[in-house]
Amino acid sequence: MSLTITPLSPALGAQISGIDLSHPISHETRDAIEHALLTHQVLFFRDQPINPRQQAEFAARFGDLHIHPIYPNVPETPQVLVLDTAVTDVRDNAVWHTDVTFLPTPALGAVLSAKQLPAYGGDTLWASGIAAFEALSAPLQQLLDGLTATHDFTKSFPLERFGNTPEDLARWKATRRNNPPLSHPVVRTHPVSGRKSLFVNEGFTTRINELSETESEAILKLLFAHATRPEFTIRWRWQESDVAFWDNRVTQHFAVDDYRPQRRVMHRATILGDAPF
Ligand SMILES: O=C(O)CCC(=O)C(=O)O
Ligand SMILES: [Fe+2]
Repeated sequence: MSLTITPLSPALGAQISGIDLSHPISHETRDAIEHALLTHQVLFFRDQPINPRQQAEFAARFGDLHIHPIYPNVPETPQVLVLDTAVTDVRDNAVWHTDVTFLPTPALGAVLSAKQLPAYGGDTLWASGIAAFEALSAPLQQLLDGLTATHDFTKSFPLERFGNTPEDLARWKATRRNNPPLSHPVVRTHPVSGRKSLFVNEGFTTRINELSETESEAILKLLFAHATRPEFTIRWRWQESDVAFWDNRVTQHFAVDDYRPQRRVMHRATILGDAPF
């Protein structure tokens, strides 16, 4: 099998063809995909009608899988969570975020499969934290490198929206207890490529710890805006059976919420990562 890798924008994104994700992949193919992921940060595959088990098997070639504390999952394959607008309030994904940075070891990456789409709308955007960091001036890079920031699960999962039934409330409280606010470096070094990436996101980052509150607020505002400038992003227009695979260590993403009341259903397998440094 020979992969074709077509870059889609200067900052990040490539389309991969010449592969069938419904079958186990060879070691060589796995390594080629990992290499492409390190280079392009988000990969897109068209026409991959995979079931949840095949999706989980593919994702598990890159690491152990995470079971999300809040989102519903596929009962037979709990490593695959379901983002279905008919079931779940998915508005929290319509903010720029890096997945699960409220964990001490946020996800390495995720594999997202499009199951049911609106006629149009429902695009997803990704932004490269590497491109964003590299575009900062040297003095600002120096200031940020070495700082830490607080990440808090409740910023994207507020009690008002996720505690509506007694079961939801109990789950939210348990998740809150198990995931107290924690700190990560503001500038993260990719554990494999060694490249530096901005690692704050509007979804979960609440505070730069070493700065005063007003300084933190102003700098975070600047960084959230800078990190998502159009030239650091790619926007994907989904077709059914598309699969996206992103490196969650150096990117953030935004699911555009512009299509409801049409239904949109996505399946996600999330790969566990390591502690940022
Ligand atoms: O629905 C999407 O396109 C992406 C949602 C999202 O943020 C995620 O799956 O992590
Ligand atoms: Fe996400």
